Amino acid sequence: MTNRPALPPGQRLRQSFDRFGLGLFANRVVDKNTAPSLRIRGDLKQELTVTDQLQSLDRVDQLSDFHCVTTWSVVGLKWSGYRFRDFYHNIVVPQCLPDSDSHFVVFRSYDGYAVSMSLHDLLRDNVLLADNVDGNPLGIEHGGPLRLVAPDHYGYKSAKHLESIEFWRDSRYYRFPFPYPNLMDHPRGRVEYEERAKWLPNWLVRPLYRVLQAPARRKHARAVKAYKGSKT
Ligand SMILES: Nc1nc2c(c(=O)[nH]1)N[C@H]1C(S)=C(S)[C@@H](COP(=O)(O)O)O[C@H]1N2
Ligand SMILES: [Mo]
Repeated sequence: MTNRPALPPGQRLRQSFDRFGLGLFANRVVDKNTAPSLRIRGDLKQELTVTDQLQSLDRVDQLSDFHCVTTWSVVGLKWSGYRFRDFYHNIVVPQCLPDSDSHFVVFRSYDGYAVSMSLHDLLRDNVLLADNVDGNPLGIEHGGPLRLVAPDHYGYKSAKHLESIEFWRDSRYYRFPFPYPNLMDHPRGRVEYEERAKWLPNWLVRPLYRVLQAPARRKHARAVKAYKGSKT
């Protein structure tokens, strides 16, 4: 018998890492087989579009687990990319000169997805801007050309298909993608403390999300199949 470390509270193991997300985004397939291009904006002195500069950062390979808020987890994913912390300190700070209190970070994606995290949480050692998983460049399934990977936070914080990153003093310009209620987005979303949603108790959120999980997965799988079918 193998001894697996226990999963975080409320999580159940899955063997395959499938494309997943909110239903609204299932049919918004982002097919960007290009080099990453990231717009940086917010409460800062200088906006910037980052392309080749990313490659000046140290490449990091990392094994980490992935925990979706709807209670599925996959373990031992091998990501490759750049540390968010290096990106922040070596590119954002010197070139964009963010205001000293611009700690509210918003990620916006090519499919219209948006999510926020605190700068404090993003500066953890294991937060990556990843371009590769399990040896493959990220594609339409897992967030090409570049996505966030924040393993200590629920999967919905790991925005795929990144288009821009914004550093704001407060949450003025942000809401969780309409029509989904803002309460689906916990300000921290840490897996360890089971911060699944704002205000709602976990005894309610767990079963609710478990029911919604399978239909969402099917919708995402169907969309990929239809998209690939339309390309052949
Ligand atoms: N752009 C974008 N990022 C996203 C999502 C999405 O629909 N669009 N879904 C989030 C959710 S809920 C999860 S669990 C993970 C799923 O990542 P995967 O599709 O690589 O499994 O992406 C997150 N990031
Ligand atoms: Mo998720």
